[in-house]
Formats: sequence, structure tokens, C-alpha cells
Amino acid sequence: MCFVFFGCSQKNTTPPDIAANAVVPSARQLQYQQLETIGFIHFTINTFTDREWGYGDEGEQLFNPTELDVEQWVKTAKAGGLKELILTAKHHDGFCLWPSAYTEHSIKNSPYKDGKGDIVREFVEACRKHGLKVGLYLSPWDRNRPDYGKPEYITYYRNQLKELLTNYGEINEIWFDGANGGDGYYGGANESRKIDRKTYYDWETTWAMAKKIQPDIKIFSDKGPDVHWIGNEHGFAGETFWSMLTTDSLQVGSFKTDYLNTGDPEGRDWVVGQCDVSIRPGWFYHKAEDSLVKQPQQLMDIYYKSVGRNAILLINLPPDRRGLIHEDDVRSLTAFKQIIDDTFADNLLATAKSTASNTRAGAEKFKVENLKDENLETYWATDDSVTTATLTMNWEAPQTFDRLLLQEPVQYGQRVSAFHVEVQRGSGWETIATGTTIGYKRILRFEPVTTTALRIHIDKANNTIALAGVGIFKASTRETH
Ligand code: FUL
Repeated sequence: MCFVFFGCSQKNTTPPDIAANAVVPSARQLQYQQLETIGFIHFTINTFTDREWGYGDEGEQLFNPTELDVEQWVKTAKAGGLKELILTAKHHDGFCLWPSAYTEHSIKNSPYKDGKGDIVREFVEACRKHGLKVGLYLSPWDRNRPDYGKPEYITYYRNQLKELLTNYGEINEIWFDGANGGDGYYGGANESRKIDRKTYYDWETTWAMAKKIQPDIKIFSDKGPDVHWIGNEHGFAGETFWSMLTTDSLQVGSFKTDYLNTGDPEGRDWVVGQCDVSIRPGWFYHKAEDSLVKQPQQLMDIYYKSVGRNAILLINLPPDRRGLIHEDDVRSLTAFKQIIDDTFADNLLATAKSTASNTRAGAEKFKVENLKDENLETYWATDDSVTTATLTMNWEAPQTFDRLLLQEPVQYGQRVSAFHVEVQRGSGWETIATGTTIGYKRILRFEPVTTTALRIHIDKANNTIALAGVGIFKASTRETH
């Protein structure tokens, strides 16, 4: 109610949202980033030959899963908290998991369902049934094709891409791998072929074609344009990680790994970072690796170094010769999800009294209480051009915690480049953690502390400060013991 006092109309006017940085995510990148954890399915003829890279001369009859159950893959992924699954529709050996009209080297000449099967179709249907998004991997390198290295192969490759993007409904992500050229069967030539990475694939034309067929698709490669490789296959983003790159400076297959691992604070393009890693040493199933499945604690470490560093975590779950994800992998992934659920169940911020050194125009809309949820639309912000600030949390009774989660409303761009965290000890303050970037999500780990007060200092930012979420947690004992 405000009709008497002079000036009160001004006080009641909500100040504008913070101004966006020059480089921000597209709406589809923003949605994609919020998937956080997704899965890979590496399955093909390699599963039956015990290899990682098929040479391209493998007979189609080798592909013969005896108990294939695509729903088991999808249910496993779901129980592991994964929001999307990406299937190797074709790996480097060239064998296609769908009956492509453009080759005989496919499932249609295998014993699987007497040549009537289509695993891409089974896969997309199962994903949709269980609410998972669908991704497909179509290897650009094809060691089976006689025309690999010639212009005709590019037509073949685009025809296959068109089949996959036209006949299987909505595809959320398409994965363009960077491994390229080398020795192979190549229709019997049995030789080594080199291609010019810069010109051979003419990626711009292929990407434009993909977007024309599927406008919302996210294109993955070492240089994006929507999602980029993190520069290693261990699942780790850099300790400092920006969601920006200058993609003009990159080339698919050029592997500028350090640059991809940290991103670029001056980068001109927003490209979401994606950390791929296999739950086993190899990407394909090998019986000899049954004892080497990553334990839930190892997966948690990877989670903190990927999702906890502003990137997507892509975990590979390779089905075995039965066509099932092995029991040990299922157990480990499920326990991993339980640890995440336990650790992040109880945000101690809920019971804290929080204050900020500055709140944008003193307005309700930008209050510190907005930090209590992970909704990017509700955020705390400072006045324009304030690039240092302190948030203080106080509790009546001492609290014990060892994880701190921070989020920026990245729809306005990524800003923070330095922060530190203190807790009250007696009459003084002690620094327990320091960090650089935050981005969509940053999670810090430190030794458990028991205290009645916590301070988060934002020490450096490239624009007005804004945070969308703060979480203060005690890690599940299943992770720490
Ligand atoms: C790499 C490939 O060479 C591996 O076989 C695997 O598919 C991995 C995800 O990407 O570049």
C-alpha cells in the first residue's frame, strides 16, 4: 500500500534485471547445461571382437547380442540420474546399428533379429518411454568405406546423418568425434589414409544441414558450436572453467586440449563444456575389465570435477555381449546417484540468516533469499558495476558441513573469476576454501567444519555480481568412508 508518501512510487518500482554480458548461452544451451549428467552407450561389432577400434573388415555376422534389452540400458541410466543417452549409431569401423539404405555393412546383414532389427529405433523409443533425451554418435572416420578420403564419402556421411536426423524423431544431441584418418580396411585397400582436417569434412555445411532438419539439436565437437569436448577423456574440467571459447581459433580434430579444458574468459562464443569418461577403462565392453569398473566414490570425484566445475558429465556405460549393461556397472552407477541424492538433500542455507554487503537497489526482487533454490530465474544481485561483495550466513546453533555449491544466473553470462570462503572460529575468521570461476554450478570440497557463521567473498567479476544459488552441505558418509 503506498499512496501517501512522496517518493514511495519510486521505491516500489522494481529495478531492472542485471544487464547481460556480450556472450551468453542460447536458450537451448541453457536447457542442455541443466541436464548436468548424461550417458554414453558404446556398443557395436567391437563388443564382439574385444577391440576398441574396429579395423572395418569385421563380418556383419559377428554382431549377435543374445539378450539385448535396450530398456535395461535406459532404466540403468535413469536410476543413475542421467538425463540423456547418446548411442554409437556408427563407430570408426563403419558398422551401422540401423539398417542404413546407403551400405550393406549394417545390422541388416547380422543375425540380430534375422536382419530385421534396428537398434537406433529401439533405443530412441526406450529413451522417450522413460523420459530421457536422445543423442547419437556418427563417427566421421569410417574404416570400412572404400571411398573414405574422397569427396564421395562426404555425400555418404551426410546421407547417413540425414537418415538419422529424419527418421527417428527429435534428437537432442549429435556427437561428432575428432578421431580422423589412419590405417583401415577401406573396402579391401588395407592402407593408411590421411585427410586434411581443415577442409575434408566441410563441417559448416554439415552442421547447417543438421540444424535445418533439427533446429533444436545440440552439436558436439572439439569446437562446438553448441557443446565442446573438455580436452581429456577422464571427465575433468579445469579448476578454472569458462563456458566461452573463440571457436574461430579452433579446428575439429586439432585437439587444443589446454584451451578446451579451461575455456576462455575473453572467448567470443558460448560453448557448453562436456566431460566424457567411461565407467570402465575402455569405451567398449571387455570381459577382462570386469574388475576395473569405477567405484561410486571415483564417480563422485569425477562428478565434482565436471558438474562441480561448470560442465556436463557424460558417463559411458558399455553393454556386454549379451546386450546388457553389466551388473557391476549398474551397481556402481546406482550407488553414485544415491550418494548425490544423500549429499545434496539438506541445504543448511535453509536455516541460516543470510545478509549481503550490497543488494541491487535494496529491492525485494534481488534479495538474498533467492539463493535458497537452484532456479536461475530468481537471483541475488548487486548494484550495477559492483564487482566485489560479501554474503554472510549465521546460524543459532553450530552446523557441520564440507561442501559448498554456488551458481551464477548464466543466462546473463559468466562473471566471477575469484572468490574465497571463510568460517567463524572464536572471534576471528578463517579461510577454508578459495576458487576462481563459478558459472552454472561450482561445488567446492573441503574438510568438515563446525561453525555458526560462514562468509562468501566474491573478489573479482567482469560485471555486476549475481548468484542464483548457494548450497551448504555435509557429504554423505557413503562417499567419505
Ligand atoms: C574417441 C574415440 O576414438 C573413442 O573410441 C570413443 O568413441 C571416444 C568417446 O571418442 O575419440
